[in-house]
Amino acid sequence: MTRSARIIGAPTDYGANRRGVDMGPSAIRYAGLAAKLESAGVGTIDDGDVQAPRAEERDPDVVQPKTGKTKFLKEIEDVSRQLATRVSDALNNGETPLVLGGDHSVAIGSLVGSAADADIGTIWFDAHADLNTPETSPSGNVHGMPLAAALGIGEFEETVWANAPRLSEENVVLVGLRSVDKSENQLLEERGFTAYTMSDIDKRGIAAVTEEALEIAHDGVDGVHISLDLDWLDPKEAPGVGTPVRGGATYREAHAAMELVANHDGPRSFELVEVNPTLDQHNETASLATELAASAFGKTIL
Ligand code: 4U7
Ligand code: MN
Ligand code: MN
Ligand code: MN
Repeated sequence: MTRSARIIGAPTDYGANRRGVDMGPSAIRYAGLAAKLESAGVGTIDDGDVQAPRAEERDPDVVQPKTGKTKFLKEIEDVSRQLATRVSDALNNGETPLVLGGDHSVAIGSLVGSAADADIGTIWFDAHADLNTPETSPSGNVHGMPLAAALGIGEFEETVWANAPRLSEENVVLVGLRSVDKSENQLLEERGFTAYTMSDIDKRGIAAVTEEALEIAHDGVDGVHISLDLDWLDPKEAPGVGTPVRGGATYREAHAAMELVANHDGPRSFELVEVNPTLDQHNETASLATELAASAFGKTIL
């Protein structure tokens, strides 16, 4: 089992629908992330944060030339490049990168870095599919696009900085879907990845679904990036998120899933995203995020 975790903060809200998620890394650290990992026997190194100027200092209309509606794409590119380097450096150092978002656009940098020197899969624990492209996006917010960007789908085919070179489509698995846009649904049907909705979890149980997801994500690759969007959980458990959707994973289901991740080789790289302290109650979403990370890195009750 694990090894040592390198904590890398990515304090951005460029990709989100509202402000405040840039405070996620501080909130998650303040909730005791390092101490919880240490108590699980995981060594931690805190790498600090990547540079991300406050959104007010930037022009939101730095547009994606083809469509003109993707917000902050230049800033997101800048963060992704920094993050990808930090993630791949950590891996080359024998450490497990633990990225703290920030909105989910940070996953682009995590995936690019994780897939720099190895074949990888990913499990996307999220209410949403995050498979929009600049053309299909109803919002222009890049947090709804990172998986499409990393896979080079649609207009992202030419966005070289965002393409995760060795991320295999057959090893992409989405878990917990309950809010999917029409064009995303079409992609889910056409493409090679596997998707489990909340209704699959209702019927089959979280353990069976997660075990199958892990088998598929790990099949034939060197490792798996785990992307945990806190809106995967029910808003009752995780109120501090920008795009809450009712009917999400429970506290116990989320822990069970992360424990199974730990038991199946553990993550190659891991990220906690979309924690928005301005919408939270007493930092409980950040605190839950730290607990789930500890479970994914091998913490058990006994
Ligand atoms: B998150 C949305 F239209 N699909 O693209 C979009 F519903 O990272 C939401 O999963 C995206 O929180 C949510 O804007 C992104 C919308
Ligand atoms: Mn989401
Ligand atoms: Mn396996
Ligand atoms: Mn997401």
